Amino acid sequence: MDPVRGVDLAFWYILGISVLLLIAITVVMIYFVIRYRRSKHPEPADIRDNLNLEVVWTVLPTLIALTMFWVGWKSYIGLRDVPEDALEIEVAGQMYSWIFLYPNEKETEGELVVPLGKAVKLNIESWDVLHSFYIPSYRIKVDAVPGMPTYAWFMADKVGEYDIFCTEYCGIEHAYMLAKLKIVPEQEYLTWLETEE
Ligand SMILES: [Cu+2]
Repeated sequence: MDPVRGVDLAFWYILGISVLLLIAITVVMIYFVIRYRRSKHPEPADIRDNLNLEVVWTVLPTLIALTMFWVGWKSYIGLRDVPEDALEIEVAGQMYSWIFLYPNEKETEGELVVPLGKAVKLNIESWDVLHSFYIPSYRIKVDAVPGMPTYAWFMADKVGEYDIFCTEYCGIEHAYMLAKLKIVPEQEYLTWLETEE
């Protein structure tokens, strides 16, 4: 599944269940507070075990939690499973910018340019301290830890400019550690790639 859709689905699924539970629990609570208030119901009933009830409130939440896990797991797999024909670009975080290194050794700072219609694999590392590479539009958020190379990928499926952030506090100028993702038509990308800057 497309990772953007996968992550969104997991988000809305968990949010939906949370909202339903909030409403259901609040309604029951208000009902009980009124129904069993002291003036109408002075003697509390002494209820011991209720096997049916206990089975229901054990099994049901377990099933709900497992479905949440399943939806989240599917979206996680989507984020980690890189298509084989992906274009690979090296990404390095450093105080305070993102550096991008292309297959032909071209290097840019603060600007990631990729061709439309391609899967892009980003090999991410840090040159100094903890950073975190974040492209909200493509639901990518990966920590860049010194000595622990990792990766992320996305499908460049729409021409445009997208925000890139560092989302791990990395020092005094962390807030300025921004970059742009530019998705351009393939021909424009190839021309750009061969241009010296
Ligand atoms: Cu940073």
